[in-house]
Amino acid sequence: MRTQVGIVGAGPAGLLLAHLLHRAGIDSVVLEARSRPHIEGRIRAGLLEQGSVDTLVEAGLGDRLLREGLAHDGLELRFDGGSYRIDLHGLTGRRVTIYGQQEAVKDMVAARLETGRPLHFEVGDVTLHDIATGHPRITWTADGVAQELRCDIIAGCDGFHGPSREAMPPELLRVYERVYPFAWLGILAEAPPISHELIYARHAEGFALATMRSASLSRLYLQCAPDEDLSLWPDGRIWESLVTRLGAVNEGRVIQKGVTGMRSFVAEPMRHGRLFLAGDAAHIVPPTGAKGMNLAVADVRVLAAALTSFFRDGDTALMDRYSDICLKRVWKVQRFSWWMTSMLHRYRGDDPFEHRVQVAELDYLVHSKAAQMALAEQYVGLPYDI
Ligand code: RFL
Ligand code: PHB
Repeated sequence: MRTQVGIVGAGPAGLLLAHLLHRAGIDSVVLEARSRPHIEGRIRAGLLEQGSVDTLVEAGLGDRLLREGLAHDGLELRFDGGSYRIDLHGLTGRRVTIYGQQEAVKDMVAARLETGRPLHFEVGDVTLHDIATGHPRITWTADGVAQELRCDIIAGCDGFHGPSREAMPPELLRVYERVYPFAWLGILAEAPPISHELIYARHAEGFALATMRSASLSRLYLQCAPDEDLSLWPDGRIWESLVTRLGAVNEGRVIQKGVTGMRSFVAEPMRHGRLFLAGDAAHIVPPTGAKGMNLAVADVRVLAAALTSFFRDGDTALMDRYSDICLKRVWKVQRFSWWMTSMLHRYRGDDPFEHRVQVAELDYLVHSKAAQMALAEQYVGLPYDI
């Protein structure tokens, strides 16, 4: 088998890249380890920056997003018994949109299948070869049968645990990492959201976040231990903690429950030879800033432009700048996500200094237009370089 771009992973990064390349007349093959129902059912991120929405709409992937997405003009911060609104739209002229990642993935899978170009699910043993040469290859198995794909370029869009980053020479890869001493317990519940906007709460017991998927589906998160045992969290205890940290909530049937670890991670560079990493394969942010999926979209915009000028004009200039362009944004977003996380979570238990400093920071934020502007322009999404 031969193609121009071999794409490993059918998450938001791999699927969007395949779509943008197809529109530019570039052929690709997408290889995904999991089944279609699995990737379409995986509940993860939910908040899109305006730039991500615009990117999806311009790519022709926005029909359902524009119909069903929930546009938000502001967010709420709760701490020390008070509640404050940050007017994102008033401050920046931009807004964010709630649209479940799995819904975006469904739209992109449908668009890919419509093109008739290959998207292989449930592939095994994906291995990258010859990435430093002009003729890289990917081998894998389908139903136990060995397969080989020869390509010009490999896009490693296979998330944090995929094989692509591991295929880079270890002596050339620098890794930066911070693992947080807490995690998020997330639930999806059949209950109307308590507010039409997101509520981020700092509480002495720990952080909580109220978000949503629709007018009748709430998504709620609680700070918990990284090794939290879910069996110790029957629904009653979850609702009780949510009420303590957020105030009144609307209860409903819990239809999904899970614990997500929190880390900041960057691998540099994001390219070696003919292998380009995009999305979670290259970086992870803690979810407090809602940036994971948005960073994947930002990487792919640059990669699609770079590969288009390579295949159309033989021009490698943008490919050569790919890693630098992406990492500039990645580090700003890392800083923002780390800052939001630091301001809102309980780190050391009963450390009164930490408590006072966090409350002082939040109090400064809600009373300073300059500080609110700094939050707002990063939350709605920094402008793209490309
Ligand atoms: P993805 O979505 O992880 O997609 C990678 C794809 O690669 C496949 N894969 C392989 N395919 C072939 N061969 C192999 N050997 C493979 N190994 C892996 C995987 O099955 C998968 O389909 O990465 P991508 O495209 O870069 O997209 C990034 C986003 O998914 C991610 O940043 C966000 O979802 C992060 N994230 C969250 N972000 C938020 O902003 N808010 C959230 O609430 C939020 N919750 C989450 C999350 C990430 C989670 N993960 C990764 C554990 C909750 C979870 C559980
Ligand atoms: C979500 O809707 O799942 C969500 C929203 C904002 C965040 C994290 C998760 O910061």
